[in-house]
Formats: sequence, structure tokens, C-alpha cells
Amino acid sequence: MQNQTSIFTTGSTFLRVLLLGTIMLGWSASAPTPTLAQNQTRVDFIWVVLQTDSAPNAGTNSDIQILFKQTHGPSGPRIIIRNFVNRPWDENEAGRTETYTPRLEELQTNGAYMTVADFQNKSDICFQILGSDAWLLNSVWIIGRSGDNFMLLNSAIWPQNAWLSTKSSEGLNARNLYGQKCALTN
Ligand SMILES: [Ca+2]
Ligand SMILES: [Ca+2]
Repeated sequence: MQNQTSIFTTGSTFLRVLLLGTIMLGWSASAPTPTLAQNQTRVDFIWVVLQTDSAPNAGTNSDIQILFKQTHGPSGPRIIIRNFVNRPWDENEAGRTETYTPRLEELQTNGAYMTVADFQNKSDICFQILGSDAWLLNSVWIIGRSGDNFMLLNSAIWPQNAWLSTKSSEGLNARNLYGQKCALTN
């Protein structure tokens, strides 16, 4: 009887270890790898998450736009400009994070659509400021939805001192995700 109990206990422990090992192996094999999607998958909706830097005066009350490129348009590639809507709070303050949802609906007609690839080139995504209240970003994430799938389309750690302002002595009015001068504007 004592022997049976001992065998049972040993077997149970063995099974538990086997089960745990199987779960761990299965988990590590199926764990998502945080790489950027790279394809022509259609993007239905995007979230632009911006964290303003915590440096003094990094926040802004000036209006902000996002610029990006649509490759699959009815008349070839074109530059898209979207205003970030004014929220009922004081947005883009130092150290704060905001999420914007630029409308893509108008870009999804007449056979046109946005793709994952459209959002993958850091040079082809820019932020533009429309006023002289200088703004300094800290980090940016662009998340996309395609059907039921969510994807990290792009992200950036903003370079220090890459200020945005219409006042040239304080920064550039438009910068891409590298923090460099935006080439999508004139
Ligand atoms: Ca400021
Ligand atoms: Ca506001």
C-alpha cells in the first residue's frame, strides 16, 4: 500500500513536470515575435500614440498634423495630411501620452486602400506643427487594424532636440519618424 502511494506520487510529479514542460514549450513556440509586419495587407484603421517629452516646455498648444503616403491610389501615390482633432482637454502636454485616430475611410474608396507597407518607412511618416508653441516628442507608436488583426506598423524613439515649431529658431515645422526634416512637404 505504501509502495503504491509512493509510485503514484512519483508518477504524479513526473506528469506534472511533463505537462508543465509541454505547456512551456508550446508557449515559447507560439509566443508572438514583436517584429514589424511587412506586406501589402490592407490597413482599415490606425491609432497614432504619441508621448510628449517631459523636458520643460516640451508640450504644445499648437495644432498638429500627421502626413503619410498612400501607394495604392486611383492616380498613383499621393501624400495624405490629417489634422489631429482638438480634444476637450489640454493635449500634448509634457510627459503625457495622446492617442489619435486619423480617418482612413476616404482613402478606402474607388479601389484605393492603405497597406501595411505604406506605414513602414520612417521617412514617409511625418508630424507637422502649425504654430510656434514648440513641441518635443519622446516616442511614437503607430498601430494598425486589418480585419480582426492588430499590428505594430511603426514606432520611434524621438531624437533629443528634434523640436517642432513654425519658428525656425526653435525647430523644424515638419519632421519624419527619424526626427529629420520631412520630405513629404515642400
Ligand atoms: Ca512648448
Ligand atoms: Ca484641447
